[in-house]
Amino acid sequence: MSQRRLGVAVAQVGAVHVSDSRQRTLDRLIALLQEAKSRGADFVVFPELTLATFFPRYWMSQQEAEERYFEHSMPNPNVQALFDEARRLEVGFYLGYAELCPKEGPFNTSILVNKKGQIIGKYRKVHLPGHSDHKLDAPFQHLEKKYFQVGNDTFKVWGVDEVQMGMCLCNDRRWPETWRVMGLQGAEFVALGYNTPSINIHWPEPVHLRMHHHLITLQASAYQNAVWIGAAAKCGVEDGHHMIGGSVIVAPTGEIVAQASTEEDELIYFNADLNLGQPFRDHVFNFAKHRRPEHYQLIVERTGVGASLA
Ligand code: CDT
Repeated sequence: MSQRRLGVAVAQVGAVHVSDSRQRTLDRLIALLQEAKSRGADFVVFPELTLATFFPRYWMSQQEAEERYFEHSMPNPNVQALFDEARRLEVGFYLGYAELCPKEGPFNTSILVNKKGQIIGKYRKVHLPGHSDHKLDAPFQHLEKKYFQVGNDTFKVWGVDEVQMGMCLCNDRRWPETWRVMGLQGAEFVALGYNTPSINIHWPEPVHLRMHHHLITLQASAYQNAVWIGAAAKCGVEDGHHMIGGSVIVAPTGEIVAQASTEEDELIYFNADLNLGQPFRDHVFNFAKHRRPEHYQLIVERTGVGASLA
């Protein structure tokens, strides 16, 4: 089997405060991109909603959110420098941002960009967590259900510089369906960006479980679908609000091969062997041979326990 490798870099991004200028944030992303190239990267994973603070924690009108935090096109003059530098360095990337699409709605979106700086794929977040009402007693809000619409497309896989790549966003990682849909399309690498508050506003969950659940979902999903995963956090303390770090690169064996050790801007790197997943695809997770979809019908027909069939 010929050697196929992907130099994977995950660019963890530390706190982006409300008052931070776009230029300052973009400069940080470009510095991470340049470090990635110097370490041998072919592809860099940036976080979810990379370009601003995690604004769903704040209550505001939809109009204000869209004016302050959404991108009206991509690329646009405010991010063009990142695209230009990626093209100059011949490095592809994944980037999460808030997308304003007047015809279809506002979305929590990510893109895959190839080494020529071309957008190859777009994904709009399907599993939106949080709520849409103003929770006056909560220490902060999680208003993804207010500011975004549910993505209007499925989890796809694209050929990006000859690697089969998929993507998802934050809460999507907790759902096995996300990964299996991409696994069934032959994904070799999945990019994921996230903003995970360390405090759960819905019930008093011990803080350490946030990291535990983040890592077990990625390790299990990589193994069960024989994919590489690059997962990038936006993390640290944004204007007093802490989000977990733990950016990782996970192999199709389920092993973590690189992990961030800070909650700041940090680049992690691994030279990934794309053939590593093949024995799993050929044997234990040979989907065509072993899957029994006739016994999985409830997964697509039913949303929850006791919910009526569609
Ligand atoms: N950004 C995002 O999806 N965060 C969620 C927080 C869940 S608690 C409302 C996550 O799954 O990490």
